Amino acid sequence: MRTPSSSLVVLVVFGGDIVALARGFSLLPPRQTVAHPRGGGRRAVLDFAIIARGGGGGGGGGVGGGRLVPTPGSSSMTMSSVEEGVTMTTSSSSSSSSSSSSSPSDFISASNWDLLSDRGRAALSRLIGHDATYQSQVHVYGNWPERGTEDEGKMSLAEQIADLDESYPGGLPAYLTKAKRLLLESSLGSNPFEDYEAYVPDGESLSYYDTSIDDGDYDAGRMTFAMAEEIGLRGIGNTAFVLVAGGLGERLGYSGIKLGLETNLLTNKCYLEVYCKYILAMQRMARERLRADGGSDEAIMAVKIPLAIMTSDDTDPLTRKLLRDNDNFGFEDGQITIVKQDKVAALINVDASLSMKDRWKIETKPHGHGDVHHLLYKSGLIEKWSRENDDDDDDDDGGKEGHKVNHVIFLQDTNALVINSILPTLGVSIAKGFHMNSICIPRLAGEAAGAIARLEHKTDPEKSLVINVEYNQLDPLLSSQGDRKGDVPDPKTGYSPFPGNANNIVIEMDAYAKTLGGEDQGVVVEFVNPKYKDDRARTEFKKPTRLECMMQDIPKLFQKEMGSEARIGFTMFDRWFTFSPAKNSLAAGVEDVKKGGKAPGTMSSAESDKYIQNQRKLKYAGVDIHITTEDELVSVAGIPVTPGPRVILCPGFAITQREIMDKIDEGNRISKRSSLVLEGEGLRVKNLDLDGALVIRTGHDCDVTVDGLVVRNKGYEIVEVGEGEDVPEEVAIRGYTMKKHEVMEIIINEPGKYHIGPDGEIKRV
Ligand code: UGB
Repeated sequence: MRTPSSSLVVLVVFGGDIVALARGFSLLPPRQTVAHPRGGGRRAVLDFAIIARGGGGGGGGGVGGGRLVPTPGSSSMTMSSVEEGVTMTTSSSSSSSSSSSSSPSDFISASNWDLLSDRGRAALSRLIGHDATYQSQVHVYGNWPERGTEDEGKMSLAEQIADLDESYPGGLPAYLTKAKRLLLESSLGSNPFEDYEAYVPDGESLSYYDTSIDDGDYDAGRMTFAMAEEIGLRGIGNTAFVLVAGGLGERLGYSGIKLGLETNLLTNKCYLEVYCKYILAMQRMARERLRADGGSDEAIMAVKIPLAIMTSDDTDPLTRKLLRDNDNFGFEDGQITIVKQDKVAALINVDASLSMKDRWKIETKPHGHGDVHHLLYKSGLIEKWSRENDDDDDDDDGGKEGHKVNHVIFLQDTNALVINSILPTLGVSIAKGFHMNSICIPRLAGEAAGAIARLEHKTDPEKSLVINVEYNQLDPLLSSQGDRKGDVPDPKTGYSPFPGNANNIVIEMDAYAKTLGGEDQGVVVEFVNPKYKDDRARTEFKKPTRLECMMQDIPKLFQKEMGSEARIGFTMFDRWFTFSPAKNSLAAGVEDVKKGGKAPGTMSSAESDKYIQNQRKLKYAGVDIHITTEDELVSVAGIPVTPGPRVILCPGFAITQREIMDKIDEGNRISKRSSLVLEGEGLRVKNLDLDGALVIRTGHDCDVTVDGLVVRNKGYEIVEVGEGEDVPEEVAIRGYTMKKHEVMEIIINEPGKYHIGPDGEIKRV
């Protein structure tokens, strides 16, 4: 009998049943019966832990009060908790070090062994050694048929095990050790926040409409939106962008890449194009500012805002294709870097047994957006971005000026509204010296958006921190403290008292580089979220699970590396201004609406919210335009959307409040049924009278004034997809198409100065 390495009481029983269980204790977790490859007969391997439920008694080594306590000599059996930090980078653990007594030759014949590559053999040996105690993975490496049968499968399985081993810090054994511990804790129903109490944190709140403070008076302690945007504008030339785009659109009901989806049916531009055009518009503005400040040509041209995109096997080929087919949407060669995250092994039970897709393939699943930090570190991008900031110029660039990165801005894939809040959030980060700043919105109680909370440690204030609590954890946490009401709205506001995490983050570069350079190398803490077949027994899963991690968990690493010096904050905006992601299928959105939900999160609600947001911006700029109210929304395919006007202000037209005010002059009127697209940095509009559809696109160095233009045409119309109609997936998830009956389209690309009068005639001036 092998000696178990964990701190729990573990019985390994040969050839029989468990004889007795102590009263008041529960049996955990998995049982597995395997045929021993040698020695004949059957061997029942039973791993279980005796855990005291509730107080009283304790029982057995290392058990007491419902909380696992490691016994001396055990290193890995601890409860997952928020201060835990990360252990992924170390491969040694009690379980993986118990490998001494199991040899691959016990399981795999010499002739099969000879089939495998060196790396395959090495990885498989490690797995078998690691599994010596628990034998949870024998279904992977045991009972292989003799050489000559299914040899291809054996070789490819060994290669896959080697890949999984290489892609995870510490290798597959480290992954399985950690999974086992977290799964056990989950099975026990442990609360990772049990040492904490959640409070509503302080943060900056900015309203687009706030003009209460004069510009430049930040010392007064409060910032206006315009001030924050202005400060952000000064810093935007020294940023890098990171787009996490490894997720599949399963929830959305879309099998392609989400970045390729059309954000709206007026311009038909996809998410990736919108983000790219935004970054290039920011780059242009930063360069112009530098020019105005007397910067040298070299310094101006050195401003090249880099974009890193994190893909996964699911999204990588199509993301690359999308970029290739569109000439990188205007980015220069080398300005975009793709880093690909690897998937991790899926697990079928509390014993972390690997899930097999078939006899020779381990099932894998995405590991979550938290991979992004380690990947940026591992890819060398962090070092590159930091190096350019050094003044001592040892960066092998021949003394040329490089792009400097003071802040890194993280974006998710399908929230086109976020581009509004990047500059003001950056402004807040700069003004307040935040190392990390999350874009937030008023959160609807129960909504599938994380909440930013101040977690106060009950005994050690040094461990308190401001951090995201994910939506599935918030209700249990709040139900266990204070008034115990859980994730419910504040009756005064109708929203959750906790700010909603839109999960777009601005991080200060030096603190980030320092943190990623720490022992965890940016590997954020992981968690498991298995769905149990029986919520009382909590042993079997409805479907395979895996370890996951989230990018918004980086504050734990900041805290570890910087202690109380880490400044973590958030900036709150109105929902209409910054948050309307496309995440849910049409059917799920319709269900949500039927239940009274206000944020269905579908492709159609995302598009509608974009139009409404631009209605508001134009109204603020003085345009005679109607803003759709909640009760004026019309139901299209079951989702309430605006009947119009539909307006798209492209990033290449105007981003900031000031820019919009400058470019939208007096006397403009837009009717409710109208559709309008404006694109072009040198475009100015006044006295426009629009009743129909109008598209104006002007190129770089085109100075165009529209004055007194009158447009009357049939315009555009939304056409709902009929019941049972066979339409492409991207149409089905929206539920409608846009019929473009008639439009006035004005396109000017030749540099010069132009005037467009009442009848639309273009005159050079
Ligand atoms: N993503 C990856 O790049 N890799 C992965 O392995 C997984 C995802 P989801 P979810 O916006 O309201 C987040 O699936 O579950 C990318 C926050 O955790 O859309 O809705 C993916 O491509 C939550 O706190 O995330 O939850 C996409 O770009 C809340 O803020 C991004 O990661 C919520 O978003 C998010 O992936 C929200």
